[in-house]
Amino acid sequence: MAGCSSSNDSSFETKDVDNHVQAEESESEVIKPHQGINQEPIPLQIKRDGTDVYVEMTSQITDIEIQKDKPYKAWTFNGEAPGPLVVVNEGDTIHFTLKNMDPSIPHSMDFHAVHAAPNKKFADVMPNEEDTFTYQASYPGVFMYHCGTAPVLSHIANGMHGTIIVKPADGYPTDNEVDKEYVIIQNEWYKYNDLDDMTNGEPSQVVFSTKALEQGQPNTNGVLNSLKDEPLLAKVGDKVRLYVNNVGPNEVSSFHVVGTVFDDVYIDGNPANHMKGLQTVMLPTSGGAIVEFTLKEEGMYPMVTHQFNHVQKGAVGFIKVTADGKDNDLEAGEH
Ligand SMILES: [Cu+2]
Repeated sequence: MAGCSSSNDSSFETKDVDNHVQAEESESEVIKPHQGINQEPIPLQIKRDGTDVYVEMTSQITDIEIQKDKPYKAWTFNGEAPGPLVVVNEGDTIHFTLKNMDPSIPHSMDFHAVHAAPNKKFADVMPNEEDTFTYQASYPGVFMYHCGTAPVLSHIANGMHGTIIVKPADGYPTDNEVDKEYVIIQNEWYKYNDLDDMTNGEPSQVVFSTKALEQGQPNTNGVLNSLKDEPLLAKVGDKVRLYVNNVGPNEVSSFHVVGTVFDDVYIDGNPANHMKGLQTVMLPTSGGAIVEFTLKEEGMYPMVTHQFNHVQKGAVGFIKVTADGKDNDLEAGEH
């Protein structure tokens, strides 16, 4: 049986997409005020006072190496693309401050997890200014956030997207069955800051990233091979929960884990949307889900979007399952 034990499963080999590598930046494609800028990532700030949560983020221009030696001068939240994971509780009031460090372009924040008049509360923050907006997270789930400044497609496709998890007040019915949990985000990249390619073209890369739910977990950008080179880890018999979010901007995701069946799925991460026994979960752009599955044998389990043209462009990651959940070598040739 081919490919069941190799840590470099060749059936999921991602080439360097040479025939369609367009993300390479050239100075002429970088707008003048961004040329030479590479702002250090600034950590997300979250402080809690009862059910009031104070979230402080930056919009900033930071180089992301989508693939080796191919930097992309991304428009980001906090220097990450996707941006940092935000986690709050159902019912929390979010006091959100955006500090716009971009010297030339306004940016904004649209949280899909809240009710708010967009023209007021998702409003543009001007270059080198900051503003604060308040709203409540009234629904639990896995939600997208993104910059909503026009043209929105440029802002999202250049890197201004991320995930906010709103934890349900009463939890999920399967909480006590879950052994391991991770976050997986899918996004795609286009020719650098090329609105025509973003509008009419095909993605150059489609990628998965993970964001740390707790200290010690990996936290990656949406770059090629990050979850192939360093697979997520689990132990034989573990029930794994993934918080999955497809931030697009344009493509849907047919999220699937090879070698298992989803025991429990919560569409958009809401405990009321509980489904059983699914093979593939359709995530519209912006859509989220929680998927839970059991890994019964040692091996490498690919996570893909089952739109395999996107796997060719990078959309694959691995969960490595070992007897003790540590990153041990898998036995060669083991079936
Ligand atoms: Cu923006």
